[in-house]
Amino acid sequence: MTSRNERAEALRALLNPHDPAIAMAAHNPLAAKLAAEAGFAAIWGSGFELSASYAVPDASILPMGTHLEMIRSMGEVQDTPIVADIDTGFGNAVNVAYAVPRYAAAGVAAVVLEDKTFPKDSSLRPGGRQELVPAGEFQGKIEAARAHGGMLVIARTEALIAGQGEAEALRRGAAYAEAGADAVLIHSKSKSPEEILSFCRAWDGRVPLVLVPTSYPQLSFKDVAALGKVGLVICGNHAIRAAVAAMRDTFRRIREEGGIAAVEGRIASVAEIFALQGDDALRGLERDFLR
Ligand code: SPV
Ligand code: MG
Repeated sequence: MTSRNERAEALRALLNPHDPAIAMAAHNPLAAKLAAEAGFAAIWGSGFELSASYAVPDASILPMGTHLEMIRSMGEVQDTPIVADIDTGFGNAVNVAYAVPRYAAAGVAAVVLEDKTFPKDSSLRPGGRQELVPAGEFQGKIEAARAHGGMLVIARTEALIAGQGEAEALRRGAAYAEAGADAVLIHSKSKSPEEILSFCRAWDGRVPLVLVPTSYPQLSFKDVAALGKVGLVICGNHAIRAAVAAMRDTFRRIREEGGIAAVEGRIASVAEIFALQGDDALRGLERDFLR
């Protein structure tokens, strides 16, 4: 396993505005392992996915410890850098100062901190509560996160999500870079990429941008690279959505067909699951130590 500073620096090197890194969301260590196996450059430790996996809203319902445990256990089974979604930092700048060292100890490469009030609401929820803290207060939260060192701090502005417009989003992005953010995540729930494209073109490039294109999937990674401003693209919820679709389909088929034979060739084999569980390592331990 690489050290946490190495992971942060590895991720920093990947934030190339002309060839953005792609992160895949995960909600448990198995999903993180599959994302790493598929070749994604980073794992997105998503609050939305984790909340969904507990069947609760992504609205600061789950405690920090649940998210932290997910992140820690993801780092135990694979080596791809983890970008931890720490929402609002679980409170004010003091809460951030306590949270960040714990995420550092869990081995993350980066944290993403968003400028909404605590408790937060999901950015993508129609009619959701999207209130922002003042930019100055959020600068204090960035500084509290930076004070620990050892990881990248990505500042996320929700100005577009909150309907406050491009000028406010640019003002906040610049203020957050000024406070020491290594990158700025600009989020949009517009169904068209125009809002994000306009922001990206207006951004002065002082730090790389990060996008989560869930709402505007027509924007390809190649289109993003052509902008020359975005260092990281996050596939924000594709692991949990894929899992839900696959489980629903399998459960429906079994119910309809009155047996499990029909799904046998459509789902992962038991041998594949053993491999993902690290069966080789277990066999080695048995060989070396069991008397
Ligand atoms: C998440 O995946 O938890 C995110 C991205 O923060 S979004 O759900 O689009 O806000
Ligand atoms: Mg989130």
